[in-house]
Amino acid sequence: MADISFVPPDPHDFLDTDSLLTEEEILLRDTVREFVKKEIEPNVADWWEEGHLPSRDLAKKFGELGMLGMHLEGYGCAGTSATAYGLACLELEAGDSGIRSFVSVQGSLAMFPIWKFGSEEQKQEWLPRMATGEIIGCFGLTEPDSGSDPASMRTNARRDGGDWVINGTKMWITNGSVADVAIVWARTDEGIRGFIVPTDTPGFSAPEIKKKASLRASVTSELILDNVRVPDEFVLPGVASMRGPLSCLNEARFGIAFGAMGAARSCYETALAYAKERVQFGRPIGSFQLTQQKLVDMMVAVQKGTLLAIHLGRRKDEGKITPQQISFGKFDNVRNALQVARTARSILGANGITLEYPIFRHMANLETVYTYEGTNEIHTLVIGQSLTGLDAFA
Ligand code: TGC
Ligand code: FAD
Repeated sequence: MADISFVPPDPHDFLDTDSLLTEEEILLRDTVREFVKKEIEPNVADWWEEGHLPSRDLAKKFGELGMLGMHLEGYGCAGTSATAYGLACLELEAGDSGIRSFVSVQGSLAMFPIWKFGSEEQKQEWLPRMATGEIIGCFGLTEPDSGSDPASMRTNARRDGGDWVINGTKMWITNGSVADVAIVWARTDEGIRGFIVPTDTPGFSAPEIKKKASLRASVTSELILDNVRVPDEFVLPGVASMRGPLSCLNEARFGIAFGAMGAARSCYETALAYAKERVQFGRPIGSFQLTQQKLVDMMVAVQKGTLLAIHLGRRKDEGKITPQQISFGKFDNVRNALQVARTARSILGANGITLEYPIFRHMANLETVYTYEGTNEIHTLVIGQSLTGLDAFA
C-alpha cells in the first residue's frame, strides 16, 4: 500500500489539481496567466472605473495568442481541447469577468454558431478573420421582454424575394457596439433562425448601455434592427429551432464553469495575502480563528469548483457531457464564486470596497455572471427537471 505524503499542501493548490492536467494544458494555462498578469491586471481596474475596454487592441492580442474560437477545429482556429479552453477562461476571469466575456462571446457565441450551423462559404468568409481578432462578433438572443424565456422573442425575419428583412430589438448584448458582425436570432415562418448580420447593414444600430455597476470592463449594448435586409446566404442553414441558440449557450456556460473559479481564486489569494500581513490587536488577522474559517471555506470552494470544472472538461472532451451537467457547473461554481468574493471582501475590511484590490470588482462582476447565460434560478430548474422529469419553467 502506498504511504501518506507529509509534504505540506500548497495553499494555492491544496489538492494539487495541477496534477490532473497534461503538460500541454499547463503550458497553455501558464501562457494565458502570464498574458493576464502583463496585459490585464495592471490596467483592468482603470478600465473598470472608466467603464471602458480597448476591444480592438485586445481582440488582436487574443488573436495572436490563438484564443479566439480556440476550441474549434479548422478555419484558422487553434483546435484545442475543451479542457484547455476552460483553463484559458479560468485565467482570463482571474483578471476580470469582462475579459473572459469578450473571449467567450467571440468564440462560443459568435464563431461557434457559424462553425456548427453555417455553410462552408460562411465558415470560410467569417471564421479565419474572427480567429485573428480582425473581426469582432456579438450574439443577439435576449430582448427587452425575453430574457430567461428566449423562445418568446419578438424579433422576426421574413423572406422578401432572395432577401430576408429583420425587425426587432435585442438587449444586453456583449460587444454589441464594437462588433463588426452580429449573430441575430429571429422568429421566422420556418422556426427560430440565426442570421449573420454585418453591423454596417442599413437599419442596424447598437447603442451602448451605460451606468452599469457590474461588468464595467465590457461593452454591453442594445441592438436595433429596423428593416435590416440581408441576402439568403446570410442565414445559418444548419438549424431552425431554439436548439440553435441553446447549443451556443452550452459552449459559453461550460467556459463560465471554469471562469468563475478564476475570479474566486483571485479573491481568495488576495484575502490570504492580506490576512497574513494586516495586523490588528497586535497580531496578523489571519491568526484569528474566525478569519481562518473564512480562508478555509474560500479555499475549499475554489478547489472543489476547480475539480468540478476539470471533470466537466474531461467529459466534454470525451463527448459525454450533457447540457444538464453544464448547468450544474455554471450554477454551482458561480454561486460559490460569489460567496467567496463576499467573504474575501469582508477580510479586507474597508480596503475591500476599493478598486485598489480586485475583490469588489470581481464581486460586482459576478452579479452579472450569476444572471447571464441562464440565471441561477433557470439552472436550478434545468437540474430540477432532470431530477424529477417535471418541467417547472411555466
Ligand atoms: P425547450 O422547449 O426545452 O427546447 C427547445 C429546443 O432546444 C433544444 N434544447 C437544447 N439544445 C441544445 N442545448 C440545450 N441546452 C438545449 N435545451 C433545449 C430542445 O431539444 C429543443 O430542440 P428541437 O430541435 O426539438 O426544437 O426549450 P425552452 O424554450 O423551454 O427553454 C428552456 C430554457 C428555459 C432552459 C432555455 O430557454 C434557457 O436556457 N433560458 C435561459 C436563457 C439564457 O441563458 N440566455 C442567455 C443569453 S446569452 C448571454 O447571456 C451571453 S452573456 C455573455 C458571456 O457569455 O460572456
Ligand atoms: P428575467 O428573465 O426577467 O428574470 C428576472 C428574474 O426572474 C431572475 O431572477 C430569473 O431567474 C427569474 N425567473 C425568470 N423566469 C423564472 C422561472 N420560470 N422560474 C423562476 N424564476 C424565474 N444576452 C444575449 O443574448 N447576449 C449577450 O451577449 C448578453 N450579454 C449580457 C451581458 C450583461 C452584462 C448582462 C447583464 C446580460 C447579458 N445578456 C446577454 C442577457 C442575459 O442573458 C439575461 O439578462 C438573462 O438571460 C436573464 O434575463 P433577464 O435579465 O431578462 O431576466
